[in-house]
Amino acid sequence: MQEIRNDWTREEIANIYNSPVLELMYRAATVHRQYNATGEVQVCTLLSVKTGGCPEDCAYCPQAARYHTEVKVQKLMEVKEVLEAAKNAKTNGSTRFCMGAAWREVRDNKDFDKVLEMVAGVNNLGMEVCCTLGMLTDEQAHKLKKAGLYAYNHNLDTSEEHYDKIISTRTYGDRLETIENVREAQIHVCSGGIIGLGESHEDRIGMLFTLSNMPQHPESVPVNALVPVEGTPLEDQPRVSVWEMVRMIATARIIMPKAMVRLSAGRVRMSHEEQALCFLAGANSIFAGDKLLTTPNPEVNDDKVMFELLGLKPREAFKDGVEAIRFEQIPSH
Ligand code: SAM
Ligand code: DTB
Ligand code: SF4
Repeated sequence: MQEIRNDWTREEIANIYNSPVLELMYRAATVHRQYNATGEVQVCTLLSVKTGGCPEDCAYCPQAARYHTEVKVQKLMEVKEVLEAAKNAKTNGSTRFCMGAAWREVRDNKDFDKVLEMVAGVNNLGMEVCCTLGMLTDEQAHKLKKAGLYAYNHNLDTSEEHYDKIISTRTYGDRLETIENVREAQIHVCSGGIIGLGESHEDRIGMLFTLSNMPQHPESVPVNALVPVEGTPLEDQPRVSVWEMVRMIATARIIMPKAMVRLSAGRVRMSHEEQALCFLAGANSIFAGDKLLTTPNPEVNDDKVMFELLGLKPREAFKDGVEAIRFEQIPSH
């Protein structure tokens, strides 16, 4: 039985990551069976509630104001519209609804009050509600928790060493601080990264080292393949091979056995066979719906076909035993 450890060394992680791919997959699949219901995949839906115009310079991101991409700036959506989208996602089998905003950080203003209403509303639908809004203070994290937030996504994206080649407008330390604020407010942590940014294998191992040595592992770890977008500095990056995704997913599964490992961005360019390898390597969550935040994702029907073909079952909400907090009334601002 693989024990849960928070003291993995870089060398141990590198040995796992670099092992022959079939051995690596076998080991990851074994750990997956020890800790999780295999054959079950969580279906999550993303919605960009505030799009584009972001002041940050993340080299991969189509929403950064400084790059000339096709993304149109859209102010914060109305609460009603968001709740309609969440209901729709639930009808289509999603149990987690994640709202993304192209913000550097949360500000204490009317927009944040609206987001709190959205969180309470989605929670009341019986879905796991997640947000990704940029940096958060301790106090803002507590407000989100009180509104019913289940998880907060804040990716490390890459290793500490590679970080300033991708983003210069904030530091790795800033990222870690927000994650600590989220953890401290007892919100589930969702944190992972992107491969295909021009990083080395050591950088990937470095990112997994940081995640797996947190005092408590993130409850979910998204593994994104870069979606290169025209107009961003990384528009010409070559596509990552499925074996690189498999190595990342399998290593994450082995060193963080209980985490939901999410096969995130990049599925649109993967065949059902390639995605099946990722599920075998321990991925147990996907984003469904024909759009991620701004880029394309496989059609809902295509995913239904894949689930049937592979005999996969969508996972129920709140399976880890933490129930939704129910509110009598949605707080208004
Ligand atoms: N602004 C907030 C932030 O940066 O934390 C939240 C939204 S941001 C778009 C959420 C995450 O999406 C990023 O951390 C990054 O990992 C991922 N992402 C953005 N653009 C991507 C792309 N082109 N390909 C793959 N992942 C991407
Ligand atoms: C994550 O790790 N991947 C999702 C979610 N967390 C927020 C976002 C992927 C975004 C891909 C680019 C886009 O669609 O804009
Ligand atoms: Fe802004 Fe987030 Fe995109 Fe960076 S990843 S530019 S912070 S929306």
